[in-house]
Amino acid sequence: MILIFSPHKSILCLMIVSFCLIGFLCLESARGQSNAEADSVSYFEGLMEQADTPEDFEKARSWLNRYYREKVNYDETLIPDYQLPDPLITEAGRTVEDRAAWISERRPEILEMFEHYVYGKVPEFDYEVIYKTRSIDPEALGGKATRKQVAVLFDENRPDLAVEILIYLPNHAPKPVPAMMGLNFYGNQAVHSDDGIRMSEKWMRPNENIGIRNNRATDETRGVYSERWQVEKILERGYALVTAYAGDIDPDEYNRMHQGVRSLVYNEQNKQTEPASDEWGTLAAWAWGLSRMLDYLETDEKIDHQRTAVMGHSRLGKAALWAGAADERFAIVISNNSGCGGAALSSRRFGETIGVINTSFPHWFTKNFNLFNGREETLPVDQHMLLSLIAPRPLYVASAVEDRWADPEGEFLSAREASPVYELFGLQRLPASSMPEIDNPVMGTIGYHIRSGGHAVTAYDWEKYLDFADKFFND
Ligand code: GTR
Repeated sequence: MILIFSPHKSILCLMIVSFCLIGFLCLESARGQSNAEADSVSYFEGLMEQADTPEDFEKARSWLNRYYREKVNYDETLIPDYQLPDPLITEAGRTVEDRAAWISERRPEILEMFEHYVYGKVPEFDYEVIYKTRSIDPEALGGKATRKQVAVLFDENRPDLAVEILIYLPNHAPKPVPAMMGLNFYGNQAVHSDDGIRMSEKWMRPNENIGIRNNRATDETRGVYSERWQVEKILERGYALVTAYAGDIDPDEYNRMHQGVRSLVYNEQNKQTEPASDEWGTLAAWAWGLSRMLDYLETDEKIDHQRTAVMGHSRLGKAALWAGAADERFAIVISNNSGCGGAALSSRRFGETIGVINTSFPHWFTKNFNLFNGREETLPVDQHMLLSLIAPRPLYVASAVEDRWADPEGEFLSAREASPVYELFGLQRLPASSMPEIDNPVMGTIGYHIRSGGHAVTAYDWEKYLDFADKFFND
């Protein structure tokens, strides 16, 4: 063999070897880094699940929250490939061909998966139902309305758990009226400036801007959210408005369960102090509370309770959707900017993700839902299947163009992908195959709009909700 020594070749060889070495080292360090990252994630996940002290829990929660927030994506081109589960194929792989199979087999199966993995089962428990009329004013709002305030108590010895319902009924209605029901964020007094509304005395999340001081509402909060509620418009259109403060049912903070209705189940006496992995979180507690408010409406002859629409904004939109899915007495379901864990598809991982939401609000969902932090592809359901549980009842989903955190496109696609279940009932699907123009609602038995502006509820939104409800409620 003759070896030909060439200085050029040896330099070339040396260069190739060095490049390979550098490449190898880079890859190894990236792998090392991602291994280290995966190790930290699983360490903090374990700590969050099993923390012995509130400090450890908070350390884990905030580390994971930062981690998932750094990964938040707003670029359509970076959405991972995903395949949505088909609402019309059972877990055993059978195609649902008719309504009977949907009702007896597939719907219960989907409902159970949402209970188990996402919102949580409400355990069996005994509770009392005590209604206390706080006040009735037949001449409210300058004589336009009757204002009723009624408390629901679940245990005589727990007056602290009273859910204070505010009802406005249009005066001079010739027959029982349909109702718009929804929970509010900061107490009934924030819904309208009417000073006959009782001031909430419950704990509230901090919000200096609207007049929450030391976690309590002050007079400044009266009417601050009147735009979100459009009381006069609702009454003029012949509907009653029924609302209560979500925090009356379950305070919106992870360590305050003992101040909400779930404490009727979890307490020292019952020897279970917190929910099992598949039991209700705060969203399911709010939904349960909405059902109890509907129980009350069944006793009010001025309201046609069979024509009750449940509506909610944002986190309360998530609760409204789950209430509508779990309780088929709600005749129409409306979700406003409900986003992640609401109407938006989780698989798209656009804006808020499961990892972010579970580490921002660890009390909202089941503990099981944490299994899907950063692992959306392993979740056996997606939110279009939640929407499909509303069928055959009318469903309206609304987004706002600047509310990218809630992923408007994901909310639209979810409503579109729930359509086959409506078609199974011979009902009109969402009449749009791609995102409609801004401020241009589409209304089949599923309706949708994307409004200009940001995360809010506006007069425009309410006009569309009332138009949509009129389509089905007017005889
Ligand atoms: C955000 C949360 C959203 C949405 C919103 C709201 O902080 O990330 O999921 O629920 O709050 O309720 O206004």
